[in-house]
Amino acid sequence: MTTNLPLSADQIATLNAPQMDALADDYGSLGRKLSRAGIDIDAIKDKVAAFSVAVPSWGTGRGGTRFAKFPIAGEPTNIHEKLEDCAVVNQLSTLTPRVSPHFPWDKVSDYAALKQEAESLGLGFDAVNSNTFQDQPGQAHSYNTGSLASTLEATRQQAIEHNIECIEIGQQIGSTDLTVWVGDGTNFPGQQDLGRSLDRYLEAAAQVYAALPEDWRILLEHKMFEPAFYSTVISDWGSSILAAQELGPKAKCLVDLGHHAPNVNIEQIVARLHRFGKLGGFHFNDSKYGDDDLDSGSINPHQLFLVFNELIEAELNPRDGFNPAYMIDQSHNVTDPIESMMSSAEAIASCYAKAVLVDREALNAAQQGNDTMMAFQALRRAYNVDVAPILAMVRVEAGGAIDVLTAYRASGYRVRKAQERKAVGLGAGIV
Ligand SMILES: [Mn+2]
Repeated sequence: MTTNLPLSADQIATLNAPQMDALADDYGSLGRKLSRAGIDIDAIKDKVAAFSVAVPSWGTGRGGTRFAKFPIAGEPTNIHEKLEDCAVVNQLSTLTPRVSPHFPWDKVSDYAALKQEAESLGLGFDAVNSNTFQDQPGQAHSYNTGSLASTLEATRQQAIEHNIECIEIGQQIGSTDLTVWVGDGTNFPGQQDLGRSLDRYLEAAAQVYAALPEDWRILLEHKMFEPAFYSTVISDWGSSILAAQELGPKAKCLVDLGHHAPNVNIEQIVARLHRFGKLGGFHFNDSKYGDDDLDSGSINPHQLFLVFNELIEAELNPRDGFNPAYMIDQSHNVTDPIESMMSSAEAIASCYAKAVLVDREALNAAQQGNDTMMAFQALRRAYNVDVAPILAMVRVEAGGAIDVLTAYRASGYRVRKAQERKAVGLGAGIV
């Protein structure tokens, strides 16, 4: 296989060289500290090295709000350029070896070639995402009445066929998951019958489910509001798990951190979904007010840690298997998307590492003995560990950068792309 990596391994190694001694020192020091608590730092490092999170193809472009989008020079304008940017994220951070594509945005004529192209960049494909929340040029039926839950049969049929087409594309590029999020819902009380709209969704989703190959899953992503502001058909984890249970064993729930009411206990939702074998995927981002799509861990890193604490519990106690599809799902409105995704991947892996560090024996004993303070301290001790040397060592051993952001800026990648790529036009709205 020919490799076509965007950054030179030599350059990354050269940038790492002056920091190697300090890293060895920090790693050794943390290793001694952890060993006093009976923890082998190399075992933690191996766990983190095996951890990965997918990046979405659309995350490589500057996002936007309902009001505006401010593009940057050198932004990607097609799937080939998006893959190249994802390869940069993975080369430096070594945590993001898979890309989650979105159709029809990432449509090409030859998917076997696209798969090869990704492989030459050190990438594979994760869950495919369908899009029935906006209209495309030349589309026969508008989604202005909804998609899988539309009252119009022809519109529902079109949405079903699009999802099946996504499965067919996914089979060609090596995916085994279809993520379905629909914008269906209402903006006025009385606009739709709340029961019948769910009936229509379930009937249509069952037809997509029937088209799933044996080893595939359909991941149902719920969202409380937006674009529908009064009611959403798959609004919460309750609707999601009921739909997944009705559809069958290949249907799982996908939790997006931003898709809940403020202050909802998301880690408990994770535990509940896992209890019933329905936790299929996770979209990472952060928020202050609602579905803000801010960078993972930028507002509430402790919540991210608590979510991972439940994910580790799930990993250690798999019921009906546990193989969640992890993806970064953010809108990079004011940063270089490559920098945001590298920074977020680091925040996510940090929380994963801290959750791995939790002394589960001490935690369980304190829980069983109703020693509230010591149960909390078991979590707090792990949360307080600075795991940065572990992550940096994982990256170095996999050919990545000790300091991902400095290495990225030193590479001059974006400046080069600004000269090579055609400019993105001014646009409104999220992409
Ligand atoms: Mn999402």
